[in-house]
Amino acid sequence: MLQLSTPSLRDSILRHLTYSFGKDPEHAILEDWRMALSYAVRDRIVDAWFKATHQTYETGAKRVYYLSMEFLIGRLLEDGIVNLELVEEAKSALAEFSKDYNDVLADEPDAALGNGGLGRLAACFLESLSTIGCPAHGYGIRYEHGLFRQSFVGGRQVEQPELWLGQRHAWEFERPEVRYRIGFGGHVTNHGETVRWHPAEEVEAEAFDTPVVGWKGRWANTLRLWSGRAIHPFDLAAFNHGDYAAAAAPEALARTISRVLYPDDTTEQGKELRLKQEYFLTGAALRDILRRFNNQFGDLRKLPSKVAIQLNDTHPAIAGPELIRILHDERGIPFDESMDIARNTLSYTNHTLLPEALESWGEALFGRLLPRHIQIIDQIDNEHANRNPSRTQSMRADHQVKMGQLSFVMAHKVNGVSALHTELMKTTVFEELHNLHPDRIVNQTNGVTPRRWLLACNPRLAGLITESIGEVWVDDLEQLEKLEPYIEDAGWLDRYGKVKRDNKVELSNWMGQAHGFHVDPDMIFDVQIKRLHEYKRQHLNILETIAHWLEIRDNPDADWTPRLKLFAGKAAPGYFFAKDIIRLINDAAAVINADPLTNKYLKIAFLPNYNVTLAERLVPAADLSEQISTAGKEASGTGNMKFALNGAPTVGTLDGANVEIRDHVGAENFFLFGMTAEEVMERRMVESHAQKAIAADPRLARALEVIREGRFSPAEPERYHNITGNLEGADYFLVCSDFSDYWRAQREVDAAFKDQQGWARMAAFNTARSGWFSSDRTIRGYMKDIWDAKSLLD
Ligand code: 26Q
Repeated sequence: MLQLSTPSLRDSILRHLTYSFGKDPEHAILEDWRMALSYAVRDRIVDAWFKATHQTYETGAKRVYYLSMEFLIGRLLEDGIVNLELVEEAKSALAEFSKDYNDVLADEPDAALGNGGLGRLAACFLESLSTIGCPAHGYGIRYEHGLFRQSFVGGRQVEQPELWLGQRHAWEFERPEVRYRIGFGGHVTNHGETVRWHPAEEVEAEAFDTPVVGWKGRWANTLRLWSGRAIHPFDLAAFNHGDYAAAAAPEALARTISRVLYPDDTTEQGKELRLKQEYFLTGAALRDILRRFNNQFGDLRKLPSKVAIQLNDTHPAIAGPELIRILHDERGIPFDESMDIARNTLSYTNHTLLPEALESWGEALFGRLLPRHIQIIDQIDNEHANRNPSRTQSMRADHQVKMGQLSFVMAHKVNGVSALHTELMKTTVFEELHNLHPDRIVNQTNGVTPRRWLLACNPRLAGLITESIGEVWVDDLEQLEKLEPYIEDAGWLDRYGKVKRDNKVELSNWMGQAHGFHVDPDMIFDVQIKRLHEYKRQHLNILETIAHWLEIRDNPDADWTPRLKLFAGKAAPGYFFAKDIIRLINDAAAVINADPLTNKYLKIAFLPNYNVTLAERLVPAADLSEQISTAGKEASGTGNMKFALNGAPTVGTLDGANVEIRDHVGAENFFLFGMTAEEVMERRMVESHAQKAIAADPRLARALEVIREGRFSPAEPERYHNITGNLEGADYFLVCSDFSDYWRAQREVDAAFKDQQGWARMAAFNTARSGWFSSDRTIRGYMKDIWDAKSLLD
C-alpha cells in the first residue's frame, strides 16, 4: 500500500484552501475554511478507512450490513476531529488564521436524513461499529431534502424544505462506477421452472460513500447512500423537436425517487413513492452486497457465514423476497433452500408496537409495482404455513401485505429495543409467531455513542471525568462507575455542579442571542425534546405547567422553585392534533411568560427546528429529563439515555428503556410516576376514566377549563376544543389518569432542587451509572447474539 507522510493539520488546511478550493487566506470565506478543515480531517479518516478495508478483505471476515431508510447523522466535522483527537490542533491551526473554531464548526449544515429516534440510532450504531472495529456498511438513501425545517408563525408550525446539499458538503465520495438498475412494474413470465420479472420502468441507483471513523481513528466503515438517476438522462429527440421540458423529464422523474425523506415517523399508509424508495434502497444494497460477496467468496450457500444483514424496522423488509428472487429466479437455487439462506442472512429490528405504525401495503399497489415480489411473498407465506400447520395469521390477510410478519418470518433473529418492549412484542403483535419460533425474539436495549453525546457535546463534563478517572471511559463507558467514590467528596461534587451551571449559562446566552429569549440560569431547566406525538404526551407536560402557573398566581409570594420548561420537536405535517399541541404550548408561553406575577418562577420556551445540533446544545444544560410517554408505547427512547449520561435525572413513566435507566441509576435518583403498561391496559377498560380523573383532581379540571375558555387564545376561544374534547372524552393516551401522579412527581422535583448539593449528587449518580447505555454495548450484543460477527481490533 502506498504510504504518504501525514502533514500537520495547519499545512493540510492551507494546502486544501489553496489547491482544492482555489482561495488564499485573505479571500477565503467561512465556508472555505470549513471545507479546508474538513478535507484536512477527511484525509486522515481516509487513511484509516483504507487500512480497515484492506484488513477486512485480507482476513475474509464476516461483514455486517445495516439497511435503514434513515441515518440522522447531523454534523460530521466535530465528530471526526474529536475521534481523531485533533481538537487542540484544529483550534490553534485556525487561530493562526484568526478563525474561530466554533464558528467554523457551526457553518456545517446538519444532515437530517432521518425523522428521529430510529434514524439517530442508526447513526450511533455506525459510529460504534467503527469504534469496535466490526467490518460494516450502512446502506441508505441520499435524500436531496432531509427532514423539513420548522419555524413558527403566530405559534403554528410552518414547514420549509431543507437543503443540506445547498452548501458544499465535505464528506461524501461520489462513485459513478457503482450503479445498479432498479426496476418497477411490468410483468412476470414462466418458462417451465424459470421465472423472470420484466420491469416496465427502471431507474439507476448511484452510490455516494461517506467514511465513518471510530474512536482514535483505529477503524473506519462506510455509509453508502443511493441517489436516483435516469438511465437515459436526456431525451435528445425531444430536445431537437424543441420540447425542452420533455427532454429533461426522464432525469427529473428518476431523481424524484431520492428527492425527499418522508416526514412521518409513523407509517403513512399506501404512498407509492415511499414503497418505491424502500425497494430502491433494498434492491441496490442487495446487488452491491452480492457483488462484493461474489468477488470474494462465490458460493452463495455460504452467504450466511460471511454476511449479516440487519433490517432497521420493516422499511427494508422487501430484502427477504428480493434475496429469494435473486437466489431462486436468477441463480437457480431451489425455493425452500433460497428461503433458508435468506433467513439465515437477515435479521429484523422492531421499533414500535403502535398498531397504526405497523407497516402494511395494499396488494393492488404492491402487486403493480413489484409483481414478482408479491408472488414470492405468497410462496413464503404458504411455505411458512406448511411448515407450521397450527398457524392462523397470514402475512397476506385483508388484501394487504403485512411487513412486520413478513420480516419476522424472513429473519433468523427479531429484536426489540428495550427489555419491556421486547416482552410486549411476545405478548401482543408477534404472539403467535413467537410461540411458533420461541428462540427468535431477542432483546438489544438501545444505546447512544458517548463520543458525540458526552465527549463532543459536553466538553466541561468530559474534562472533569477524564481528570478524575482518566480517558478509559470514552470507549468503555461502564468505567464511569469509578466516579462514584468522588461523589462523596464535597469539593468534587461542587465542581460537578459548576459544570452544569456553566453549561446552563452557555445555553442561556445562546437563547438570548439566537432567539431573544432571556432566562435566569438558576431556574430548573426542565427539558422535553422529541418528535410531537400524543403517546409522548407533550400535552401532559403543558397541562401540568398551566396548572402550576395557576397555583403560583393563587399564592405568588410562596417559596416557589423557579422553573424553565423547554420544549423542542417537530410534528408530522399531516398530524393536525400534534400541530395543535405545538400551538397551544406557544400560545401558553406567550401569556405565561408575560405574566409579571409569575414569570420569575415559571417560563416556557418552545425552540424551533429541533435537530441533532440543537440536541447537542440542550442535553448538556438540562437539569430534568421529561420521559412521560403512556407506559407500553415508547419502544425504548434514546434521548432519555443522553440526558441521564449528562447528569439530568428523569421524571418519567415505566416505559421503554426508562425502566432500565431507573434500575441502573437507582430509584432514588429517578422521579417515577404514572401507571404501568399493565395498569394502562386495564384503565382503558374503565368507563369514563378521563372524567373520573378530572373530577378527582381540581387542578387538572381548572387547567382544562382555562384552555377551554380561551385564556391562551382570546381571539379564538374555541381554538383548543379539539384537544380539551379529546382529553375529556376518549383520552386514549391517559393524560388525565396520569396527571395527578405527574403533578406529585413534579412537586418532588421542586423540593429536591432546593437542596442544590443533594441535586448535584442525584445528577452525578445518573452520570456515573449510565455507562451501560453506550451503543458500544448494544453493538457488541448484536454481534454476539444476532450477527455472529467479530471485531478486527480485539
Ligand atoms: C414508515 C412508512 C412510511 C412512512 C414513514 C414510516 C416511518 C418512518 C420513521 C415509520 C417510523 C419511523 C420512525 C420510528 C422511530 O423513530 N421509532 C423510535 O425508534 C427509537 C430507536 O429504537 C426508539 O428509541 C423509539 O422509542 C421509537 O419511537
